[in-house]
Amino acid sequence: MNEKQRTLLIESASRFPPPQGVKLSYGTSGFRADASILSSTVFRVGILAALRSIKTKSVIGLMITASHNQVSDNGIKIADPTGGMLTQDWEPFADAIANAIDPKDFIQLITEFVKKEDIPIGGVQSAEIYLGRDTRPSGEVLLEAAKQGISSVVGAVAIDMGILTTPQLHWMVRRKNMGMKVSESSYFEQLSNSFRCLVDLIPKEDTVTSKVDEKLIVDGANGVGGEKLEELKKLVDGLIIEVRNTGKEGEGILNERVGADFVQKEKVAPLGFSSNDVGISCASLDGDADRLVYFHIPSICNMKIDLVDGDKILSLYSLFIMEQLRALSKKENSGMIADYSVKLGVVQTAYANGASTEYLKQLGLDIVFTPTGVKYLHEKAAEYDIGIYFEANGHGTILFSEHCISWLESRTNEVSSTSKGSEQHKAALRLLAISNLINQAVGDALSGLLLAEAILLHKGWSIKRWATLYQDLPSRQLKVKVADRTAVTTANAETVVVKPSGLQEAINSETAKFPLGRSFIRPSGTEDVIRIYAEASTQEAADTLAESVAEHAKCFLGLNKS
Ligand code: G16
Repeated sequence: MNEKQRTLLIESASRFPPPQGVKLSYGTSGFRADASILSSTVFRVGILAALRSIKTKSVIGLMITASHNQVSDNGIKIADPTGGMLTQDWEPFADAIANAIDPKDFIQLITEFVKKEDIPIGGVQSAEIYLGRDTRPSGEVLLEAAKQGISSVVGAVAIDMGILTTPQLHWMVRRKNMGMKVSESSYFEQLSNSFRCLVDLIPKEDTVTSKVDEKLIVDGANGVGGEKLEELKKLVDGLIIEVRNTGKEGEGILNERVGADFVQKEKVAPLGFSSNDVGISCASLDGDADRLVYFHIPSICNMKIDLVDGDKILSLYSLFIMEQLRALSKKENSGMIADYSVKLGVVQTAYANGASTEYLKQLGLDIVFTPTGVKYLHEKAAEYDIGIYFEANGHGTILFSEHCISWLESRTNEVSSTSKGSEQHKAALRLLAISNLINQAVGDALSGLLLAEAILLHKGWSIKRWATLYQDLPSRQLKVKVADRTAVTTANAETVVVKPSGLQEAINSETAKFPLGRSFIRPSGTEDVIRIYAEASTQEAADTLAESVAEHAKCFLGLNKS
């Protein structure tokens, strides 16, 4: 590193002193903490993004969001050149620079890292970083910190893309690096055009319009998603969407008793919904619109919901894709021959309801499990020609390999005039439309919602019909607040506790007491809590199991008052 670069880094870093006595970690999805202590972290991640851009000679994304966390929190995550999450190899460096208190150590860490990674800085290299933020009030100050971090690397330029959903920013980074023009309107156009394409391909005779829901009410979590959906829905024909909890003045607080995380964990309707909404199809986005769950309120007696979570969205997508692949492999007199067998797989985590896994197995699907965090699921799904991944919390998408896309394109381009309009041809067109609609970079509630709606229209299904695909096993999720979440470590895709020693045996003996019992604990990667999951054959049993496991966890972690 030359003197000019070193001086620039030292000067700018002095304006962002790190908080004392706090240890931050890149976590499940970037750095998250109370917004008041994050300026230095965001500044430093700005530097990291510039280094990543120089190293990869590509545009990198920086998203300022704390997603489902409370409004006083904020966070920052990086989108790599493909639009996916930051390569895990760089996470230790992110942790190290975020936590370096002494300015000399900070400069030393950067010097060693650029040498090890062979990143030429301080010279003629250029770097371009797209910045996005959600609607949190702290976003503006943190955006400035990120810009200053970026501009303290010679040749690096920050481009402010404004207030966006997290998946929009990831989509833009991916698209830009594919050599295409990037704008919010091109995102909306791609989604609405591919949705229209799927709707146009619905066989007219099969459309049982009387059974589909008349409208969809969407809870925007008082975050950025509601406002963006209002824009998107103007371009979408054939759907009636009413958006609530858009975050407009007086509508409520971000993620407070609203949004996908609240709805999925509490299994009650969000604020802004009432007994007037009984029986209507509803959906919830989270604070930065990368998660989606559906629900309906079955009865006016209470606001309990019938939840259609990420597992059921995954099941609906899987069913539809399998139907298209089956149609493609049929050798009609169409001139189209399915000359390669598409490797289809699904990826879940330990949170997947046992009933969903059983259902997917019965469909004959290849299922793999990873730890929580889309970065793990995404990586696994990318190993398939078509990889569908979803967390039960509604975070997921469908990945198509390049080879699969070219094969589908060749299937649609090479057909003889007689085969146009055949079931095979339409199936190939549908799969291509799905690959354009569903975000290939990261889970995206808006594109996921349009795909779910298109499939429901195609199948003539209401949400009630969808909900009956299988019956969820009763489950309960709890969290225990801790000062140090690293006190718990796990193995086997988070199904086994390694530390504290002896806790797993205690969980096993509790679980054995309940028919169909299953339980695990894991440290959150986004909050200072330990999460507890339990399922069993009855709700009462799932509740009791979760509570007793939580008690054991507190006891092993020394949190019980003596
Ligand atoms: C993030 C991750 C998800 C993860 C969730 C909860 O979601 O992207 O993959 O499931 O955090 O993580 P944890 O249980 O570790 O706190 P989001 O929507 O908050 O970005």
